[in-house]
Parts: sequence; C-alpha cells; structure tokens
Amino acid sequence: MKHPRFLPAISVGLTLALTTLAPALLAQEGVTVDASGPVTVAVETPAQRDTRLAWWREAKFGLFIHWGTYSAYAGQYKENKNYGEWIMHTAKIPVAEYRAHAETFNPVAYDPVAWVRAAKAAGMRYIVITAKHHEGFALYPSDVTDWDIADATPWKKDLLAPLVAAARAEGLHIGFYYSQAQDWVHAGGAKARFPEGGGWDAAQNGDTDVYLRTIAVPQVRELLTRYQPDILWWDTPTFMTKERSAPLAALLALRPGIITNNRLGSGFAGDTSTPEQFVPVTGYPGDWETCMTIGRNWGYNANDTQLKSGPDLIRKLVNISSMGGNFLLNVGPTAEGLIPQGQLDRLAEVGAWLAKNGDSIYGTTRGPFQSLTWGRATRRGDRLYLHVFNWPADGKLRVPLLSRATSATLLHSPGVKLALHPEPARLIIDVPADAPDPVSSVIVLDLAEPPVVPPLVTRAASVTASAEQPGQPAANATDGTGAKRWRAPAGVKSAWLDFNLPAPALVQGFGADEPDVWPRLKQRYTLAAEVDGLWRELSAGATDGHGVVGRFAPVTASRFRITMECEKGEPGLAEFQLYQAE
Ligand code: FHN
Repeated sequence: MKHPRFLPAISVGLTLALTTLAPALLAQEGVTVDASGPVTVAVETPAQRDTRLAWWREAKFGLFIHWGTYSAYAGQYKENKNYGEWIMHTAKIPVAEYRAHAETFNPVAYDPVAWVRAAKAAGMRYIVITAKHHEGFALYPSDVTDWDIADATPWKKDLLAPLVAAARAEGLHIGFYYSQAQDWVHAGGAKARFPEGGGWDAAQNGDTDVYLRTIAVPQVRELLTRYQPDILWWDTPTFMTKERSAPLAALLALRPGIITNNRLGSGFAGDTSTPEQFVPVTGYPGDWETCMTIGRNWGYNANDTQLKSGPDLIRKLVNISSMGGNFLLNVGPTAEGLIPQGQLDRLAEVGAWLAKNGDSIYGTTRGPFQSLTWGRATRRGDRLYLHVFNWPADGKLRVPLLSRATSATLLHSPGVKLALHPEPARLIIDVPADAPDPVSSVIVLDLAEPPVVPPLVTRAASVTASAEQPGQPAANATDGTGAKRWRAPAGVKSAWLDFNLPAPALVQGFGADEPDVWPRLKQRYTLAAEVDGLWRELSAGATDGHGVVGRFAPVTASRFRITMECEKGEPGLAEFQLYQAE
C-alpha cells in the first residue's frame, strides 16, 4: 500500500523516530514511503495531540482483561495454587508441556457482548485486552505462528474480532495489550531474569532479533490492520533497544489516531505513563493511567478471593481522577470465558456509584488541591466537584480555597443551596448532618474565577540534602512533579532532606512520592519539625515503594526534615509536599 508523503500525525516521539529512520525502516516493515524527495513527516501539534487524546481523557475509566492459556491453570500447578498469568515462568513449565495444556483452553461460555455490557454498566468507556501476553499465545488466528487460538485450542475461532465488534456496537473504545519482547514459547522471545536468547527450556533458545522480525512485528501489523484498535498497550520492554523498538513504533502509522503507552522501551515516551498497582501520591504530569487488579492476580486464579472492596475501588477512581489520571481496572476470565462473579460484583458496585455521580468524573481534569483531609476534588473549568469521603461531624466543610465561590449544592440535590462562609485563606461550606453517599458524597462548587488555592509551602522552601547524586539533587523533590527525583549517592543507606520555609506555617500533613523504579524502593521514613530549637517527630513508618501520605496534629514551624533509610538501593524521593491546616 503506497503511503502519502505526509505520514499521519501520531505522536511527537514516534514522528521524530520516523523522521530519523523512516525511509529504510518503514520500507522494511511494509510501510512504503514516497522517498523520491525528503520524507516530510507532519509533527503532531499540541492541538492535534489534544484532539487525538480527547476521548481517552474524557473516558477516565477502562476495563483491562488478562486472558490466555494461563487461565486454564486457574492459578494452580502441581501443589502450588498461587499463580497468575506468570505461571509458565514462575513454575518453569517446559514449552511442550505448556503448549499441550492449551487443549484445555476452550471458552465455550465466552459472551463478548455480555463482557462489553458489564464494562459499560460499570461506567467504563474503553477496554484493553491481552492480544498476546508473555506466554506468546495469540487470542486471534495469526498468520505467523501455530501458537494461537486457531491452531492450539479446541475453540479455534478468533476471540478478538467479536469483542471488538461488541465494543464498537456499545460505543466503547477498544485496544490491545501486546507483550512485544517477552515471549516464553517462541524461540528468541525474551524471558525476564534470563539471558537474552535463553530460557529455562532449550526449546526457547533463539535470536531475539529474529523473534522480533518474524513474530512481534508481523503480529503487531496484523492487529493494527485487521482490527484498527484505539489503543496499543506495550508491556515489559526486555532487551528492547532503540533499533528494536523503532520498527514496532513505525507500525503505529498504520493506525492513525492510535494511543499508546510508555512501555515499548528505549525511551519511547508514547502517550501515557503507566503506574501499576498503585496510585501516585501526587499524580504524574501529563496523561497517565493507573492499572490495577481487583484481586491479587491479573490472570485467572480460582483461589484469588481477596478482592478490593467496592468503596475502595470507587475512592481509587476518585483519587486518580482528582490528579488527572485514568483508571484501568482488570478482570481475569476463566478458560471457559467467564469473568469471576466477585469481579463482576465489584464492577457493578463502581457502576452504581458512577451512574449517580458520573458528572463529577467523566471529562473532568485535575483538581486544584494537593491534599484534602476529607477527600478529593475534580474540576471542570470554574466548577469544582468536592468528593467528601469523611463527612464533617460539625456540619462545616473546610475548603483551602482563595477564589470567590458563587454557589454550592449537593450533586444529588441541585436545588438545595449550601451556605458559604468565605474566610481569608479558606471557604467554609455548611453541609447537612448526614452524608448523601456512604463512600464519596459530591458537592458542586461553582466559582466566580479559576480556582486559586494557598501555595504549597514546600514549593517556596529552600531544600538541602545530607547527600545527593549528581543530576538528582534535593530540589527535584519539590519541583511539583514526580517526573524528576532526588536520590542519595550509591552506598548511602540513610539520608535526609531539610525544608526551610520562608516563614513559619501551620502544617498538618505530608505527601511523598517515591521514584518509579523497579524493583520498588522499600524505605523507612521519619518526618520531624524543628520546634523551639528541638526536633519534634511528626510521623514515621515504612513504605512499599509506592509513596506515602501522612497526617499529624497541626504544628507551626519553618524547618522540617524527612529522613529516608533504604537497605536495597539508595534513598530517594520523587516529590515531597507539606500540607497546611485547612
Ligand atoms: O508482567 C506483566 C504482568 O503480567 C501484567 O500484564 C502487568 C499489567 O500491567 N504488566 C506486567 C508487569 O508489570
């Protein structure tokens, strides 16, 4: 197919790659370019990017589906019942044995319309399904392998096409997860924690570049051309160099408008960053999406009964939305094609809340507050949606807001005006005695101007560290985003950050984002304030690598110190914030 001289605008990162590598590379991948003259690639403008991402930003909530032949193990191999989609790798199952087991993957109960309707009833606006996970099995008939639904299972029929059709029919967007590097069956595919080209079974030995050229690249082309997905969700970029990523990135030109993530590898930014199994404490800059399981596993495990509660999932959705992110919540269907009932029940709980409160989530943007003791806030222009988790016992909701408010109502009772009491650095809203919603009650607050809130005292602080790596200075911890980080030098196990405020402040809480590194940093922290010349401990504890938020009795001070201790790796923080009393 002859491509126009102007390749469709995709994303700046990709476009620049195409500009650099385009003629030779694209030709190699079957994307022909008229290279008679210079290949001019339209660089996507910010406005074009906003248009391309508009539906995704509005959607806020999507369904992740992890489904493959691993589902047929139901989490058990021999006496161990704790596996998920990594069962082949963790149990080191030989390739021949694993392939033979695919005969038990027979989704006779598969009902893609029911799946899509369950997602829609949950308030989800898009779906991402594993077209091929690390096991290397394709859920669709692929022309380049017999390790696919058509040749390796009794079912034989394409599982993706009916789901795509059902999603389109129900007005949902749909995308594919594709494991571009890890493949535990095809020779040459990467295996995490094994040398390139090797694995735990001699049948896996092979050349990674041959694998990419003969399996990954043609399969991504199949997926993009046969199904026109709205999203391509790369994962685990093992051994992915720029040269290996570029042919895959170039294929995205086959699907103009597609949205992709930051996991292709070798610095390919994609469109979205992807915190996994956690909600960043201060959120991420730009477009980001937390992906998360309802239980403990992505793939089906019959014993995975420790599910997150409905209220917990609702508040996670609110929290993520309040920081401008999306929530991609996962289900792991059985080999028969059934989504476990417990997971369906959780989806229904979130959907029931969204049915009444969706205006406060869909299409909103990041709220103006870094922290609220009673909940979170989303924004739509000069309208704020205050999500109150902890309803004030005294009937007074304290909002740290400097802007002038014109009205406040309960989302569920728009006709009932709530009394407003503006003060110099906050707004008091009189609220009814009883919370309208047990999980998150929404107050609609209309402002006369764009929201202005008291400044983050840490943004004005001068920051020093007891130790810092070149290029990862203390100041990175208060730059307002988790994008850059402070790290102590190699070998340092304990280090502190000192925050000297320009004036004393009444502080009652803190938030700390940890560096988004793998393996996660597990640290101990101690936060203290200098009061009357003495250090007073305010909060102390251990982190799981995903950041920490703490509250303490309000204290007035101008000097604060957080000490971080880390056994494996060097102490560090991506962002640290102190929160003033409301
Ligand atoms: O290894 C995968 C895992 O199985 C799962 O697919 C998650 C979902 O984002 N991604 C990888 C772990 O980061």
